[in-house]
Amino acid sequence: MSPTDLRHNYERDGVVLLRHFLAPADIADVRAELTRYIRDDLAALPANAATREADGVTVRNLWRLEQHNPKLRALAERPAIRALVAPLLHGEPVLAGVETFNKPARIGSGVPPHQDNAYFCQTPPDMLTVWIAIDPVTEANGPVCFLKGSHRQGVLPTKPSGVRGNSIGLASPPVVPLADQFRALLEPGDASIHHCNTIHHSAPNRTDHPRLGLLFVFRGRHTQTDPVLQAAYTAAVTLTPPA
Ligand SMILES: O=C(O)CCC(=O)C(=O)O
Repeated sequence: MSPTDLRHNYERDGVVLLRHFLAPADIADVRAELTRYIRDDLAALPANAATREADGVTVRNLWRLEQHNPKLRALAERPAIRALVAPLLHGEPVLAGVETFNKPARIGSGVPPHQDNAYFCQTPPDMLTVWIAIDPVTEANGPVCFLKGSHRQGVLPTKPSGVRGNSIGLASPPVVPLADQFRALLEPGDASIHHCNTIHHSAPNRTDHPRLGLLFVFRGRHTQTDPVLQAAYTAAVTLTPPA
């Protein structure tokens, strides 16, 4: 996709797919580093470095990897990635987060419909997520489903979700049939990029196949925290920390 098409499609739909975003060797390195990090580093880190699934053991999310893992921060900071997202952010990219949504086999939990800016609380909403598939993402193992064009509605009313790792959701989830939503079906190394106001969600993973995603979150340097959004997020995340 040309840079012009990328920007046009992103601004129209609030979500775009990029095939072969990372090379197979990068994906193998990411997988090995995440396995090592969970095994060797995580236990000594603050509680807000991860969210576990209902079994209390299996990792649902890793948070704040940009602070705790120099290798993954360096990957997110690659000049080619910064150059790709800069026009979508209308300014200089600032890396705001490196995280995972692991969606492990059989017990991976769902993500309720939400807009990321209910968590990020930025104005103007020049913030996005690059979601990179480490495992194949199929119809069955809980792909992220997006409502194209929903980013143009601004931040919609929210309510605490009670879901650990996704503490704030939409007050009234939109009634759009699944068939009319955009499911990001990805091969390892493919990525989606979504705007922080694009409504999205994902189903639990009941299959025998994990669905690991690595996320790079960027904002434009010019954005600022909106105190009203921040107050709603703080109330929700206090009920179900850490995210
Ligand atoms: O990976 C998922 O299932 C959800 C991802 C998500 O909510 C996000 O990228 O903001």
